[in-house]
Amino acid sequence: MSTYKQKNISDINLEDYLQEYEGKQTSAKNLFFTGGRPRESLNGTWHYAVDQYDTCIRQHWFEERYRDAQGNTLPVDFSFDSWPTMELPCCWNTREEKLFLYEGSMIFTRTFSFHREKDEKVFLHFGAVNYVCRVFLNKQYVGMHRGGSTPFCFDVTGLLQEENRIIIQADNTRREEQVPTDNFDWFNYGGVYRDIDLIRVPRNYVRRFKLFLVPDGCFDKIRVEVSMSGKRAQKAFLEIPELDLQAEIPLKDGAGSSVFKVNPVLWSPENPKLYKAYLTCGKDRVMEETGFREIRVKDREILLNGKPAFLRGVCSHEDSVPNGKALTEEEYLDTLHQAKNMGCNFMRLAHYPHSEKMAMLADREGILLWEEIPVYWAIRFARQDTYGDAENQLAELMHRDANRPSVIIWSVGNENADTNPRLRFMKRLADFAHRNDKSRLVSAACLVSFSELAIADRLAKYLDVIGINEYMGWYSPDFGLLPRLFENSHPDKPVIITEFGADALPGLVGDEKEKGTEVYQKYVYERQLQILHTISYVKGLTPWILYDFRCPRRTSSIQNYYNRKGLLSPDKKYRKPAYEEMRKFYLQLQQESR
Ligand code: GCB
Repeated sequence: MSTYKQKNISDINLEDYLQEYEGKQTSAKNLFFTGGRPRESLNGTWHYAVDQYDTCIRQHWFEERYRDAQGNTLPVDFSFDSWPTMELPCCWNTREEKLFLYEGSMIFTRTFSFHREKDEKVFLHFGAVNYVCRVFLNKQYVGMHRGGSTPFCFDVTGLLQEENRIIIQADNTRREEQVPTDNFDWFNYGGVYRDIDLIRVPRNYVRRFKLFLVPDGCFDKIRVEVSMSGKRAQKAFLEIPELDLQAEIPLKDGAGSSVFKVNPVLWSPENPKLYKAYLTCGKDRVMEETGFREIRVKDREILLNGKPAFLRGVCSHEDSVPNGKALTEEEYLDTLHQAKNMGCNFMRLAHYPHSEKMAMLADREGILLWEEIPVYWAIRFARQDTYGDAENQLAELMHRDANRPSVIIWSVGNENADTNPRLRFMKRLADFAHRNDKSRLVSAACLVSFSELAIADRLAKYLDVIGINEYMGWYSPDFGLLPRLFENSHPDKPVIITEFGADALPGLVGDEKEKGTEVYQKYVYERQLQILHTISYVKGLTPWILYDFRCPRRTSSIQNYYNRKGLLSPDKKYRKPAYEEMRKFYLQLQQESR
């Protein structure tokens, strides 16, 4: 019954303290177009405290009640400005030894000055916080977000003052109903680990601005879709100077789309040509840097700009020894360069949305991307709230990377057993992706059916490309199964082998029969490539994985809390022999395709 405004400072008999915060959950619907907008960064020094028992939200610390009505001091359990400090964004695990394995709630706070202008709105924008985030500004509860890897924002126009206090609760507790669920094969880093910004916009602002090449095989038309926050504007104005394009887009009820005849130089890994596009509507003006390419499937071919393409890929997590999943721009670039050096034109960013910076760099570097949401393993497929969370993460990712030409595939999940609730859940996600984006393909990394020894996942019917994870030579020791798997399978669409691989401790040479050695890993790659090379409908490979990554499930002496299936060591400096094997294979493929 009580609302947070009426509560006492004591929380010891509160039964359901979370309930009152549930109403204000932000979602993809509140996202707006951020390209080209100036940002006022709140990155930097914040005070923090571990808050294992959620005392902050039980006791309403954000109300900052230090005295009662009579002026007597009250007993408080916090002292914001005396807490230790941390530089945000970051993963707390890599900042303090004692926080390395901490999972739970952490409170961050800082003060800042802000000067508001008339006739503007101000959004507080987060790149990502893992997993639940609750935000408080100037003694008010602003709202919350669920989902550990996608952007979200709040309209804070009415709450900002000249001097401000902001409090953030970042809670990375694993819970079974979340996406991912409580069991997964990577490290559960905690923190506000991507940028925090204030962004000013005019009252009527651009929410959506999407540009793409019309996928009709002609390569001479782009479609531009616009929607505004308000319904009043009757037209928007588009400029793409390099294409000599200046044109109006008529709007009805604040939204509209137009197709323009142009002849862009097509974006491709060989020539990642980008164009600057400007959109003006009323007082708002935004900018996007994008490229125009077409990706389509025809029978069992993937066509990039009309030509059959083989996706020479590799999987990657977002993981760094010093920084956890809060990689620096140099680290993202290094990852892309390591993949390019191996002969890749494609990367699978597993198993959750990686940073927007990675996609922007891939646009420039000419690497095609598979982007995925963490519908991973045994998600609670029968739960409506779990579906809502998954769809929202997909929508936030699709909003964020709508104009990244590098992104060619949305993946709706990884390795989920083929049950009825799962089929309903993931079909719905695939339909959502298809309905909301005509410029990309939809896929998922599926399991092999061992009972049929075939590619038999029922979800495949709803995908454009089938991803298959197979670990012949590792989890399934018998390589003989691999050719039989392909003989037994008759897919009517292209297949990407989205995972194969083997552990190898960097520097552990060993022999061919010994799992965990470099020699065995190389042997697995040789055998796999010999077979995969001959399968006509396999149109791409993304071996697991570019570099070793932290994982608490991996406790053997070889692993030492790392998944060792990397082709590079965790610091990405050492190349295992299998990296060279993959490189040789891709360079040969590249030559053959010339
Ligand atoms: C898989 C999963 C991946 C794991 C990998 C492994 O099939 O998709 O997340 O890390 O196997 O190493 O077992």
